[in-house]
Amino acid sequence: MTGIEYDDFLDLDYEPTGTDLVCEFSIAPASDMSMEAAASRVASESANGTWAALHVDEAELTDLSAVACDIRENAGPGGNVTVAYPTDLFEDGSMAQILSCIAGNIMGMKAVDSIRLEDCKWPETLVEGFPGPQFGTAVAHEKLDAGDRPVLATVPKPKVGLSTDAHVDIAEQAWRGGVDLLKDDENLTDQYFNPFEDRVERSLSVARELTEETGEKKDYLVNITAETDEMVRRAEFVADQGGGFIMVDVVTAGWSAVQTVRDVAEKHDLAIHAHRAMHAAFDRMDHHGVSMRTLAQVARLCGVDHIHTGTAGLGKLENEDTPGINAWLKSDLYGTTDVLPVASGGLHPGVIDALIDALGTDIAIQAGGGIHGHPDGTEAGARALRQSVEASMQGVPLRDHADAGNPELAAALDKWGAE
Ligand code: CAP
Ligand code: MG
Repeated sequence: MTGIEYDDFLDLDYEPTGTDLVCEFSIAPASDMSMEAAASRVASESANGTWAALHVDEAELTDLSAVACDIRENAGPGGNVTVAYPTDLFEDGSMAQILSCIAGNIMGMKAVDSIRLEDCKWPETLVEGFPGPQFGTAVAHEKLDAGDRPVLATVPKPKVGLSTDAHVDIAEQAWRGGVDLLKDDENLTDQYFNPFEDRVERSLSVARELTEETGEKKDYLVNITAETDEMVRRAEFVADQGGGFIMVDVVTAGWSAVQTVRDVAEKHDLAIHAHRAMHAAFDRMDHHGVSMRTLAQVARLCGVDHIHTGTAGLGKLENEDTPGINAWLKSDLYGTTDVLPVASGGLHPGVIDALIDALGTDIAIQAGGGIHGHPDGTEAGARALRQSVEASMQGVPLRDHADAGNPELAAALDKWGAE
């Protein structure tokens, strides 16, 4: 018989192997506990241990223990702890099962006052169990005609309440003004004032007309978020109507649902746009929860093609390290396709220069209010956004470009100013 006790999960001499999943946590231990004691409890509870010492026949036990292998104490209470997990602990290709370990019970343990999963280093054996994205940054030229510039998208506002007629009319103006993608808002799905099927059919029909008229591919990020079987049905409907993209509120719908949608997307050649509504419930507090960096990693493994990662602080919402997260989404991950990061939230033509400086051009820029709030309406707003991107790509100051025969940009800068 053997005992499994908390101390068994701490080994500061342990070097993670190439097949371990290595997680970085920031931890504030409970007031009566040392960092070592808290760290070993975290490793234990997230792997195969529990609060009581267990007595198990060794012959019946596969060793799946995690190891708290590094502790770096901060000046304040707590510090960072590295935990290495053997891959055999995890079911191949199940994000739900992985998260139930590394971001499960430990989030509520009394042994820690707070705990945040900051980052993961994913071993190839785990990554291989997931499909990863189909298109990633390649959507810019494989599905759209954005070339080297950022992909441009717009979400009609008000976010809910517009009739289908009004929604389609705004879409038409935005596409004509120069955006590539119409996008549904995160809380627009299938409501009586703008029913899903009618909206999709009519919007995609106008997208085809505008593709013809402008000579640039126009498409639509259709929010299919719903119960999983219904999402599958909606994805198939989008494909039947000739659409190339679907959007899922990935956090509220859940990762298993995203994994199901990823399979369906592949059958129909659909790219997946991940909206992250509710992410801030996990990542906003810097001492507790799950970082956006980790959520973005999870999203890439599950196979989304785009994900919102913030505006590097230039927009209306709080952001965690947008450049660092974007770099990870494009980094080499054993040949897995990259992900196109989406900057969104309070963007307007006056911040585009600064945004591109911070994040580069291999991004999608999504603006709602910053287009439809233009003094001369949606089409002018879309032109202004496109002109601001042109200026930034050419290295011309926004105001100079506005004065050089771009009145829509001039009106936007007069209204909102420039960074
Ligand atoms: C932006 C937006 C997006 C957020 C998402 C909104 O509208 O449509 O959902 O940007 O945030 O509903 O607020 P505006 P994030 O362009 O009018 O601000 O990208 O940080 O997840
Ligand atoms: Mg929105």
